[in-house]
Amino acid sequence: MLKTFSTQHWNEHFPDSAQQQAIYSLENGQILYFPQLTFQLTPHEQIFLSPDYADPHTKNISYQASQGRLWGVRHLTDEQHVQLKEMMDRFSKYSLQLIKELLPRYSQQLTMGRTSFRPVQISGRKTSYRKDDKRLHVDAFPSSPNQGHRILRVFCNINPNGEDRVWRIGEPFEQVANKFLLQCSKPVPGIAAFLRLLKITKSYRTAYDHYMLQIHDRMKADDEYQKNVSQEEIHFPPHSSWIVQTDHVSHAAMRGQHVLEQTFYMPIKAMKDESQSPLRILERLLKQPLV
Ligand SMILES: O=C(O)CCC(=O)C(=O)O
Ligand SMILES: [Fe+2]
Repeated sequence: MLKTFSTQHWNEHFPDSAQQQAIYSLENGQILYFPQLTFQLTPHEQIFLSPDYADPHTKNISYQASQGRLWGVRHLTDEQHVQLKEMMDRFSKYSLQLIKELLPRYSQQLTMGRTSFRPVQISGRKTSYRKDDKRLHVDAFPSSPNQGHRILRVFCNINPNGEDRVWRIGEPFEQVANKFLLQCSKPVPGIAAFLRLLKITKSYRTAYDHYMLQIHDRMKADDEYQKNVSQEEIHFPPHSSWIVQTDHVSHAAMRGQHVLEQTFYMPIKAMKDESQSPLRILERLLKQPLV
């Protein structure tokens, strides 16, 4: 489940064999794990390790590097706003460096998504089942269709109190898809254009996005499945980092506070073996093109 690397620096160089191993493991649905790769906060950044600065409605603090924009914050002075932005920008740059060194094959075709800081304790958090990431799921976003692109995420646990980030990992994607596709309804003709017109979705919701969303929702809604599907609990201790394709790996975040995360999007043609992508797996099972 975890492919471990002894990396200690975000700009560390990797031999060819490690790069091959990383691609192979990721495309097989494994998590790349870096127990000694940490993100240092400066003394004046320590103050941000508190839920007080996160907007209670969004819970995550978000940053978009391409726009230099920070949102989901409250109670920050102008100076702190700049400092927090700098902290997240640094994490975003470090994540990109790591991907460039370890996954050069992917890095040329990546699009940089959002950076997030998650200073709110997960356990005990009440939310609707659809938004509840304590339930096993594969990632799919209702308003941001990714049209078959892969979701690649870099996480770092920056908890100062020794608290692990605890995840559950479920069964491989093909098994998930086999189980839930049968329950999925077909996309209703015209709906995608309508959602786009009303700006409910940021781009066209393809049939792929439709099925991924349905799988996401149906997995989360199924209490029996959540309890009984074969699964493993994984602990990511403070000062460790990990890379995971969350559209492929069935995951649930159970406990923990203070994680940094960077999202990247990637076309499947960047993969070494695109037949392992969720898009191609769903197309095989449904016997039709989906984008
Ligand atoms: O915050 C976490 O640890 C992971 C939550 C999650 O499901 C995700 O980011 O896709
Ligand atoms: Fe997720």
